[in-house]
Amino acid sequence: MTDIALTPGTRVAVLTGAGVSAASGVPTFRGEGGLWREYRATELATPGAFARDPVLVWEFYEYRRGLVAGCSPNAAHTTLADMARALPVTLITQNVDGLHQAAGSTDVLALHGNLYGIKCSRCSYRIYDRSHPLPQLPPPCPRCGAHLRPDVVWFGEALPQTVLHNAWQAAGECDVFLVVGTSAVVQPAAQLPLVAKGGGATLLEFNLEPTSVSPWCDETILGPAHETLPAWWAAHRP
Ligand code: BJW
Ligand code: ZN
Repeated sequence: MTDIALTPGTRVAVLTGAGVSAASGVPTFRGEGGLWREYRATELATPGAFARDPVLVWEFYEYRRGLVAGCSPNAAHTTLADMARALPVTLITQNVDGLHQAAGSTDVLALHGNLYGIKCSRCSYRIYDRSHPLPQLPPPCPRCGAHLRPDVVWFGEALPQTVLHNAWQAAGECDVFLVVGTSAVVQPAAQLPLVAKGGGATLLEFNLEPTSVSPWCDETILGPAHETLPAWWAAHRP
C-alpha cells in the first residue's frame, strides 16, 4: 500500500464518475447494468440524436430525472464533502446527478453538466428545473420558441470552458489526485489523472476493477467506493 501522509495543507483533487453514485442506485454507463449496455449512446446523447428525435431524447432524460430524484448521496459522496472541510479539495465530477452537491460539497466542477439543468437549443435561455415529469416534451423555449434541451454535455460537444480550465489547473497543481468510480475512457476528462501525474501528484484510484488509468496510478484500491473511500479517509485524515 502506498504510504501517503496527508497534512492540513495537502492539495487534493478528485475526479469522480458514475461508480461513485452506483451505491445510491444510479446506473453507470458502461458496466453491467450500465445505460450504454441497454441504450445506444449515439441515439440518445449526441446533438444529432436530439435534432432527429427530440421527444425520444427527452423521454430518456425524463426517465433519468425521475430515477435520480429518488436517490440519496452515499458514504462516498459524504466522505468527499467531509474531506473538503479538512483539506483544500477540488472536486471534479463527470456525473450529472447532483448527488455531490446534495451531500454538501460546494464549488463542484461539473464537467458534463446537470440533469436538472435545461437550456435552449437556439438562444442563451438557461434554467434549473427539478419538476418531474415536465408538462410537455420537448418543452418550448419561453424566449424564442425553439426546443429546450437538457443542460448536459453530449458526445461531440465542448465541455464548459471555465469549468474545464479550473479542473485542468487543479489537476496540475495538486499533491494528491483521487480517481473514483470512473472507467476513464471519455475525453477530455480522462486526461486529468495524467495531467496530475505529470505535475508530480500521487495518483490513487478507487474502483471495482482496474481501468485504463490504473497503470499510471500509485495504487488502485479495489472495491465499492462507498466502502473503500470512507475507510481510506478514516486511515489517512490529518
Ligand atoms: C464502481 C462502482 C462502485 C461501478 N464503486 N467503482 C479521442 C480523443 C479525444 C476525444 C475523443 C476521442 N475519441 C472520441 C472522442 C470524443 C468523445 C470521447 O471521449 N469518446 C470516447 C467514448 C472514446 N468525447 C466527447 O465527445 C466530449 N467532447 C469532446 O471531445 O469535444 C470536443 C470538442 C471541442 C471543441 C468544440 C466541440 C467539440 C464530450 C463527452 C461527453 C460525455 N457525455 C456523457 C453523457 C452525459 C449526459 C448524460 O448523463 O446522459 O457523460 S457519456 C457518459 O460517460 C457520461 C459520463 O459522465 C461519462 C463517463 O462515464 P463514467 O462516469 O466513467 O462511467 P462508466 O460507466 O464508464 O464507468 C463507471 C466506472 O465505475 C467503472 O470503471 C466501474 O468499474 C466503476 N464502478 N460501481 C467504485 N460501487
Ligand atoms: Zn430560446
